[in-house]
Amino acid sequence: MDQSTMLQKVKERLPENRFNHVNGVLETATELARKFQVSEPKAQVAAILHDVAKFSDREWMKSVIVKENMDPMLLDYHSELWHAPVGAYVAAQEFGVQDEDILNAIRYHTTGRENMSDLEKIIYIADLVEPGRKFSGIEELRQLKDQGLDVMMEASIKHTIDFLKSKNQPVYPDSLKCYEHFVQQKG
Ligand code: DGI
Ligand code: FE
Ligand code: FE
Ligand code: FE
Repeated sequence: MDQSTMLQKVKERLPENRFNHVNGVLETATELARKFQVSEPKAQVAAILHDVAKFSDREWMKSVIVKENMDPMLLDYHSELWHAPVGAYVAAQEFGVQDEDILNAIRYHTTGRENMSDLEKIIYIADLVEPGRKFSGIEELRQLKDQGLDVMMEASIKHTIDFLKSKNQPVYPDSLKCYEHFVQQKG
């Protein structure tokens, strides 16, 4: 399926503000892919599809998680986390995406994980700092692109964890492992 067909199909599944967010992620992911020499078409497909399941039915998502043998621990956490792995499933099933790196970028865009690929990092970061996002500290986060992808990813996952902690929300273990991975690397 070509990119413009994908975008059109995604548009039909999402409310307008969410579709605008997808276009923002597309723009930022393309810039980051160029800057960090990652395949732009792959980053674009992952960006277009990353939130494809954001408005899917909760019970349906639950059934996919069970049927597809996804991590059952997902069901013990907030249902906001489900659209990422279920989105990867939809990308494969309905959009014919076969590239495992693209599917992982969609699958881990909400939580991050240990040992992320550059494409996974780009989608995680673009999701957080696309032009439509607003939160205090976002400009500083955007500026970090000149210090490299890992510096930006570490700051991004730290931002998410701090945000969740400030709301007394449980943090999914993959996010904590992701952060620890960066801290440990520095020894
Ligand atoms: O889908 P988006 O809104 O573009 O962004 P997202 O997929 O990164 O995050 C969706 C929501 O999930 C966001 O409100 C924060 C929340 N979230 C991310 N990581 C965790 C989490 N919620 C909990 N409880 N635990 C997490 O580890
Ligand atoms: Fe999302
Ligand atoms: Fe995110
Ligand atoms: Fe998103």
